[in-house]
Amino acid sequence: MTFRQRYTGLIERYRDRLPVHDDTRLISLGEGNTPLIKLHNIPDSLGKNVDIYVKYEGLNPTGSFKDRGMTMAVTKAVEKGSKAIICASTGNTSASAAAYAARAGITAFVLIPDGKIAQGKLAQAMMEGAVVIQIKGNFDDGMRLVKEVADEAPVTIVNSINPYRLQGQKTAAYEIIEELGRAPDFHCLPVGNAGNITAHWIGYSEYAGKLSDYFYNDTLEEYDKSSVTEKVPTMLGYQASGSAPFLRGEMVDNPETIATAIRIGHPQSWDYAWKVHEESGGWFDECTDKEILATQKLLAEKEGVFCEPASATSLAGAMRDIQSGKIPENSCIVCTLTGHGLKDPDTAIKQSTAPVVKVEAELGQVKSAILENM
Ligand code: AN7
Repeated sequence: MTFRQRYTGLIERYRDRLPVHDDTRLISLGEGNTPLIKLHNIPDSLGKNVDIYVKYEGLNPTGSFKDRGMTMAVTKAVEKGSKAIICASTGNTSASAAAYAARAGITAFVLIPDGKIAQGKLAQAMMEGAVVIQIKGNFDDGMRLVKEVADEAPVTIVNSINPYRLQGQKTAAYEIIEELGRAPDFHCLPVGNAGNITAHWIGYSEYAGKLSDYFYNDTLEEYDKSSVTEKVPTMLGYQASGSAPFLRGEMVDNPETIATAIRIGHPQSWDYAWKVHEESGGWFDECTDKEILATQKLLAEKEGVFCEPASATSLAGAMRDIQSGKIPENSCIVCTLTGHGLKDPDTAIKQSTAPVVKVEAELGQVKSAILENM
């Protein structure tokens, strides 16, 4: 028998298409290579003939898609001699930055909105040794402060305004094409800062040999430009209603949503996202908190896939557009599930209606608990 080569992360896997050199020290935790799961029960219940796949990015090393971008951003920061990184975060970026900084032996400073990040994410950043700075403000305030402080202190910003972040994140599109043997017809994503939808578009466009000048920058100089596929998907971005600047057509000053990961009113990749919208012929839409939570629960109950609330926004929007026919039958649809359900146990337990039966540690009572709930 032959052994498969050990998987050592997405930079190694796609080094021909990423801005690294042969002697670059790679800061990796084995990120990428996440499952693309075909849904069965949910499409059946919609009564429509569609293929829906979820790309389960919650299975990255720190439990979110951010690791794809962070491996690149921290690798490049270390290559350039940086001793500290900084980010503003609704939670996942801080968890990822903390982990990759620990791995690299440098310091991570993370600015988070006081009381508005999920417990799992806070636990990660703290355990991984980041300096956690809780601000009395929201993500957008944090982002403004990070930009200001980076002008005055020797820290590298690792939010998605760092172009290496998008470079790492584009690899999710490569994986999807390689697994399906084609690009999907529609790719659905939750949108906060709109970095991820931009990164996916860059990845799909590159693999089709169609990357437009608009997205071209000097991080993209030296890689393999051969095309792998013809087609690019239509890109669909879904936001939480209370934090939906792309639907309002302008920035939102006091964003609110239960999906704290996407509680963002001033998206950093605003122009890029509109260009993705235009080039791919896609659309933005919004989902209410109620729809988001119902979809998170449906996915867990019907398919056994547990994602965090923000992540369910992609599927919530897709299901609505499938039902209305906006996404036609016979389409191949990929929804990105950006983060793991365990990130936010509090929201999950609050909305769970599964029976928890308390009994004595005794056979008779356990047996009746089973028979009564069959
Ligand atoms: C689970 O961690 O912005 O549209 O600071 O954690 O690329 O911003 C998180 C964003 C979707 C939105 N799903 O992605 C942060 C942060 C989850 C997220 C998004 C985020 P972008």
